[in-house]
Amino acid sequence: MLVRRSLDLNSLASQISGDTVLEGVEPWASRVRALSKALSLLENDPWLATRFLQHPALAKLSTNARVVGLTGLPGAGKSTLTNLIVGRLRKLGKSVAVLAVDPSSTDTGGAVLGDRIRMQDHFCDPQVYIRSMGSRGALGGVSRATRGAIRLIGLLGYDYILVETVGIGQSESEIVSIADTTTLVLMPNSGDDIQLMKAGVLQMADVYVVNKCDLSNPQRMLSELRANSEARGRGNEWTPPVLATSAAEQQGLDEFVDALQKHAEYEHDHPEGRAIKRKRVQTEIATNLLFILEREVQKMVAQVPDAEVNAVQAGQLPAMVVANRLFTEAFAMVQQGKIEKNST
Ligand SMILES: Nc1nc2c(ncn2[C@@H]2O[C@H](COP(=O)(O)OP(=O)(O)OP(=O)(O)O)[C@@H](O)[C@H]2O)c(=O)[nH]1
Ligand SMILES: [Mg+2]
Repeated sequence: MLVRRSLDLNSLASQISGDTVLEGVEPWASRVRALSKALSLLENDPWLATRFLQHPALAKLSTNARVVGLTGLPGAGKSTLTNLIVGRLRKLGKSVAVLAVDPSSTDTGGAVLGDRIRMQDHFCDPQVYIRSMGSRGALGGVSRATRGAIRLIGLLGYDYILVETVGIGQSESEIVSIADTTTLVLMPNSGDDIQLMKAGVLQMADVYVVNKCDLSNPQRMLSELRANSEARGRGNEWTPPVLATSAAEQQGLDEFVDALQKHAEYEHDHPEGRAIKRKRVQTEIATNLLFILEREVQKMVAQVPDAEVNAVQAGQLPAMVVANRLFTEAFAMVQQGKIEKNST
């Protein structure tokens, strides 16, 4: 299905942020520019993002975009593969958004230059949207901004959202809780480097891809991954496929797209898959709740009397006692209805 919605993001963004809007631009370009603008708002100010996504005009809409995460070793070919997968999905008539997430980047403009070049095949396609996210708006982290971006892009009706996470670190384990399908992209000689990866994504990916198979023999890497995958699949309905690809020679791409579609079917049709999806949704609710709580906690801590802080500092009072008092008081206020409904 093609992008079907043209939300008035321009006026929404201006309503919420009070900013000026872009006028008189060609319709789809306007939508893309408005989306880019809205995503910058989300990235820079997570509280604004929360209000934005709760806005009645957006909250009542639904999305069924399929979110595919591509993570893995630096230089493994994630962007090149993403570009090719976009092409395949477009041939199937799907609209696609690509988010390149680079937590180490403070400047999203620069971060994407390379990715943009690798994805230039799709520059002029109105059914493809490419965007990068850096670590700006550190409050709540890049994963928070990414979740917001996914929601917003999904609301516009994109069928697929491909999320490339760059580098090794927290983002690669977070992607597992964000994406519907997480793909781990490795290379034939990645053996030693995988030891450095967090166990999380290595053990939790839904699809494994060994790319650059044109450069060296992938057999050893493939059989190690397959042994790992079969062990994980034992007794389960989904055994993560281990695929050999060459982005350079365009090999293995049909199998890749096929694996993504099969995994979507598994999550949609099979009770086990649905249970996994449900767990991810619960994690998302918890993540949002923690975000709200964090701000409340900061407000509460700022109000602790000096005398009490001094006593903790002097070792005369355990911090846990103060924390417990604050919690009990806050809980009582909630029960008495004295805490206002969260206005974010
Ligand atoms: N020979 C060969 N080269 C490839 C293949 N896939 C990607 N490359 C090249 O490898 C280099 C890195 O590819 P990228 O797609 O940028 O890799 P990446 O994983 O996105 O890299 P980062 O985002 O920097 O982590 C580029 O020069 C690509 O042209 C492949 O299958 N075979
Ligand atoms: Mg890349």
